[in-house]
Amino acid sequence: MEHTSDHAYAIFEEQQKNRGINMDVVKQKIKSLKIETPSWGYGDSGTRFKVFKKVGIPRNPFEKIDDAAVVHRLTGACPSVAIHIPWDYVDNFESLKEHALANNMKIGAVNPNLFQDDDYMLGSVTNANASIRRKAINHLLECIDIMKEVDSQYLSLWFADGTNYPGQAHFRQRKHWMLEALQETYQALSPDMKMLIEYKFFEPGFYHTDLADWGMAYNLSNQLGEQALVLVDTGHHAPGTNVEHIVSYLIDEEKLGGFHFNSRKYADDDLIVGAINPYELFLIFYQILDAGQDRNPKVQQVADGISYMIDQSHAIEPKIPAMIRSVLNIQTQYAKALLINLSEVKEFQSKNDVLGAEDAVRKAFEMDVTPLLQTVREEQGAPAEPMQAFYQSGYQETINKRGVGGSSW
Ligand code: PSV
Ligand code: MN
Repeated sequence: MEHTSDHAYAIFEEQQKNRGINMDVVKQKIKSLKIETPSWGYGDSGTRFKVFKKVGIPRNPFEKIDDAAVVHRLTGACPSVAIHIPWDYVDNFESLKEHALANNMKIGAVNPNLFQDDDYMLGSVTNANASIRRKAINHLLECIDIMKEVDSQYLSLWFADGTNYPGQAHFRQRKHWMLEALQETYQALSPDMKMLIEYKFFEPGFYHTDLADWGMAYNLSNQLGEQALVLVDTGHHAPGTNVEHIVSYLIDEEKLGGFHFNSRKYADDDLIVGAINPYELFLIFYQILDAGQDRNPKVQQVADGISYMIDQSHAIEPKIPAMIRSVLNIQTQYAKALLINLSEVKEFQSKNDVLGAEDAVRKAFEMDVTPLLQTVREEQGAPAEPMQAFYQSGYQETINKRGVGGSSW
């Protein structure tokens, strides 16, 4: 007997073909969208008020990979997991890599941690104390060694460096220290490695942040060289910022390297991506897909080479379902963006038809892509409904035997 979703998909496919959308390309693109999940998204986390301890949290980096592997098995879209050092420090990184491979996974970006050591209270690579700056650079270099051991291609950098009060530190001096530290780090990269530079306008510094916005990250990446690219964390902008415009600008400058997806309403809320403002996520993908058809092959290559990562803090939600929900939300908005008829939009733009162009974009957002995604998942050998499959799998009950008191982050 025919599956109900087969029928729904057949109708959907016919409608899309009539709109001039090539559904083979759309399906292929959805199948090749890979999303990296963060090891710290599986650990206990919370707010500055309270970290809630949950049952079944991974007790070590190996178990974080086990949980990430379940997300990959159920979605077919998450073959790599990002690690944070020292949160995921192990004595033998070779065995962590092997554990990932045995689970059909890879270790993705390596994230140095320059914000939790007491020495870094007044800055890491921008600290006025030279021996603290040295310690911070040594940690960055250590992370490159770890990348070699685990076969990682991405060094993903975020600095908490900043100040709380006017006059507390010398902006320009710190700018120079930041560049010097990154130059030394950049020199240590192997030719196939990329350095991703993340920015954030505030927190933990509430007066200034040394790498506060995309312009600063962009400038640094230009000074460093081709292997340095900007990473856009969707939660790291002031309210009202047009993130999709930043994305488009950076791709055109051939300097966008990756994303940290999450969603925000007030600050850097680290909520499930697509939960608060799915239209923004859709519009980000619209810009990426449009750039993927640019006349300049280098721009196309940058758009196609973006590394998509989730960076969330699941303070109250169950970890694995939260990660599955995040992946499904990303796939949903990506699939919708693939339904934009880009030639139609451009035609309206060339005629200065404001409402025609707006409608050509928005109507794709309003379409129901459920039958499409279900069909794609089944074609990939994944369950049509990954969330339901997780609840039926019994995995949560199995890991509950880990008890309470797993890793934080
Ligand atoms: C900082 O807010 C950030 O977005 C950076 O990517 C960190 O590495 C991550 O969160 C985890 O705290
Ligand atoms: Mn981030």
